[in-house]
Amino acid sequence: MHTKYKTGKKVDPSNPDTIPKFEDELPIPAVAKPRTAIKGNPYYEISMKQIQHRYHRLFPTTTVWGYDGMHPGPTIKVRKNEKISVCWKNKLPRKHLLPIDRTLHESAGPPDVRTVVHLHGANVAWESDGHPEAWFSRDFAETGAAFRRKVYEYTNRQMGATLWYHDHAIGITRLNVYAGLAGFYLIEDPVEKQLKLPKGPYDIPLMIQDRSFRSDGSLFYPENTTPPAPVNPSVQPFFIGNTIAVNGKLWPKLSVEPRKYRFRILNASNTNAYTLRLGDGRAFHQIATDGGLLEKPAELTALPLEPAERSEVIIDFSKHKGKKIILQNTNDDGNMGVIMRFDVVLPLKGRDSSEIPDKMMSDELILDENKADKTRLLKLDAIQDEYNRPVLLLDDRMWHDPVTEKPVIGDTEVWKLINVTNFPHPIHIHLIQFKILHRIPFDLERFNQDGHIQYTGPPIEPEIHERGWKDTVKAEPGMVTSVIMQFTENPGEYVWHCHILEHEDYDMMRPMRVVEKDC
Ligand SMILES: [Cu+2]
Repeated sequence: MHTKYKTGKKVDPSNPDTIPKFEDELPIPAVAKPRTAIKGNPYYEISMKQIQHRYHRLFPTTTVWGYDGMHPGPTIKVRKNEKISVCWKNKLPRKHLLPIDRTLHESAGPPDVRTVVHLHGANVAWESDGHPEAWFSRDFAETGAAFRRKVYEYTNRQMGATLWYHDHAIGITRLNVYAGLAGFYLIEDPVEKQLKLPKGPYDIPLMIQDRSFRSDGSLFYPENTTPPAPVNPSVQPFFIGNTIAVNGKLWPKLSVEPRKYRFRILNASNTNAYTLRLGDGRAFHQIATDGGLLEKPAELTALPLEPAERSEVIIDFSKHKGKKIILQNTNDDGNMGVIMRFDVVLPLKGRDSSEIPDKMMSDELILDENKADKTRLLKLDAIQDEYNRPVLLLDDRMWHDPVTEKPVIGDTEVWKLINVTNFPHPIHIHLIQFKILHRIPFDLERFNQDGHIQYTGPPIEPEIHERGWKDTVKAEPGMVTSVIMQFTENPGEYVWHCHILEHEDYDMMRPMRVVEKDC
C-alpha cells in the first residue's frame, strides 16, 4: 500500500523517483542523560533496541535498531578530560534484521545478533575501545574472546572533537551500522569558551547515510552479489543506497535564521563518499577535522567526506533571507546528488554575535617525518576467495593472522599506505589521531607486474580540508599515502581497518597491539 502524495503520484519507498524531497524537518538527536554519577563522574546506561522509525512522513514505519530507541542514537556530550562511563546494553531480538553471511569469521560460531560499541576517534583504554571480538549478545548471555568489561570508561583526554559511536562486531559491522547503530559523541574543548563559534541551537550535527528500501518501507540490504555467489547470503564488495538520510530523515529541510551556524558533518555511510557543496556554489568555512579544531578556519566551496570522516563547518546565512539553499553531493547527480536543504525562513532571534575566528588552536604537537622511530610500509590489496569473491586485505594478511603492527608507547610512527587496488579506501587507525604528510603517485601497472614501487611524481600535500588531526584517511589508488602519529598512552589490543564497512568485514581489518617500551 503506497501513500498518495499531493501530486497524485504514489510514493513507493523502493523507487526514489517517487519520494518527494524536503518534506520533513531535520531532526536533531536528543542529548543523552546520565543515569547517575559514580564517584562524581557521569554514568550512562544505553540500550540497543529494535524500534519502528519513520524515515519520511509519507513512508510507513521501518524496523531499525537504535541506541536507547533512537536512530541516530542520543548525542553524548562531555567536556575534555571529563571522565564518564557507559554501560552499553544489548536488548535486541535474537534474529538479525539483515542477511548474515555465515562464511565470515564464523569458526567460533558466535550468535547472529552480537554487538560491541566503538567510540570512533577516542583515546581510550583498549578494554573500552569496542574491540571487534569483545562482542556481547543480548543481556551479555554470550561474549567474544576479547570481552573484558560491561561498563566502558571514557577519559576524554584529547582535544575537543566531533566523535561518533557505532557498532563494531566482528563480521557484521556493515549490517549492524546499516540497521541503525550509530550516534554522535561530542567533546567540548575549553578553547571553545574563548572562541565565539555559533553555539546552542546554532550548533547542529548532521549524520549522512545512504539507504535503500523495499516497497513496504523495510530496509533493503542485498542478500547476494551480482551475479550471485554460491553462498547465500553473501557479503558484498560494496553497498550504495539510492536515498540519502540525514539524522534519520530522507532529504530533510532545516529552517534557519539569517545568521551563522556551526554544522558537525559525519559521513556514517557503509561505502558511499560525498563531496558537499552549497547549491549556489557559495564558500563556507571549515573549522575542524576528525580530531578537533584547526589552527585557523579554511575557506572551502567543496567538502569531500569519505566514510567515517567528520568535518565541522560554519555557514553564514545572514545575506540569504528567504532563500532555499540545497546542500548538494557533487559526486553524483539525480537523487543521490542531493543531501538536504537549508530554508532561510526563520526570523533572526537577536543579534548574531558569533564569529568565524582568525585563529583557533595552537598546534602543540609537531611530528617530524625525519625523526620518526618507525616507518611501516603497508599494502592495500585484494585476492579472490574460493567462490571468486574479492577479499580485501591489509598487507596481504587476514584479520586472524598474527599481529604485525606493534607500536611502542612514546614512539612516533609513519605509516605508508600503498594502495594497489583500483579504488580509494578510507583507512582508520584506532586510539590515536594522526596528520597526513603527503601522497605520492606510483606506477600501479608496474607494481602489479613486479612489485616495485616506482614513484611517478613529487609528493602531493594533503588537501586543504585534510590539514588537521585525522583518524581516517583516504588512501587513493595508485598513491602511497603517508600519515604520522605518536602513541602516548594506553597499551593494549586495538585494530586498524578500512572504513568501507563491506571491506572491514571481509577482511580489511588487522589487529594493532600497542606495547610498553622495554626498560
Ligand atoms: Cu576499503
